Amino acid sequence: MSTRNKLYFASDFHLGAGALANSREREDRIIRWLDSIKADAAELFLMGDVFDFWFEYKTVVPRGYIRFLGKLAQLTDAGVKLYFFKGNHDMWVFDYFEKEMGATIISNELKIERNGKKFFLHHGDGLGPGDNFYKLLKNFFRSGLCQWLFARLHPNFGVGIANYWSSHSRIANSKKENHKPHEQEWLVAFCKDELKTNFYDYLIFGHRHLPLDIQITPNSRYINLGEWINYNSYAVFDGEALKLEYFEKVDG
Ligand SMILES: [Mn+2]
Repeated sequence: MSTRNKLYFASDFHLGAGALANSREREDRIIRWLDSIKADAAELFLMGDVFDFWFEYKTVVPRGYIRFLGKLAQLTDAGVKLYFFKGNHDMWVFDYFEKEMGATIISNELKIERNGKKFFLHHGDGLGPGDNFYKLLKNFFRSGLCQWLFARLHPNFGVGIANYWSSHSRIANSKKENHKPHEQEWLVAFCKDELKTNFYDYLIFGHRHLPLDIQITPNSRYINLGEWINYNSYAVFDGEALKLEYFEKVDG
């Protein structure tokens, strides 16, 4: 009998991005990962952009991902607590996952304390300096009016344009993000700023699509969860330490 004592963090699966075969292969890999953590996960934090596009109509949800959703339900049925963060690609997650599997939907940041360690968790979009146009757009996309209008479009059309739009992103074309000097990393700037007024041991984000583990101050780290097209990266907290790890790591 194993005990559930670990916290797992992952983001940016971008399910649905790329060719169907490609997305299915990624879905299978994620399922193998979920199987591997099934026995010892106490809490699972899926931190945004799980889907390349998602919209919940009042009575209907998008096609696909049945194996992934079934596996998630298996975990929650077995007692794993699931947190589902809205990303910039799947900000239109409403109450379906909450109703189906008791997931807690997180719209912005989540601050938690576990075993005396403090965590700041956020998908990572629209934080830090700059990016003002996106911040404006995000406010509009997240508004009730925008969601109401989108729901009025026929799904073949509405989801059609959304899929067309997201098929042009860098990640959909399997491109890796490039490293930048730390002073140019906007989430590093955000962490430094946040740490002026609050203490956290770990500040964890997705969105950057690069696995990063950066010491911000002697006692605080910024972790970026990377993505699952090129890296299969995730973080695990065993009650004492947080580690950035790679599932089925391939060289190069
Ligand atoms: Mn993303």
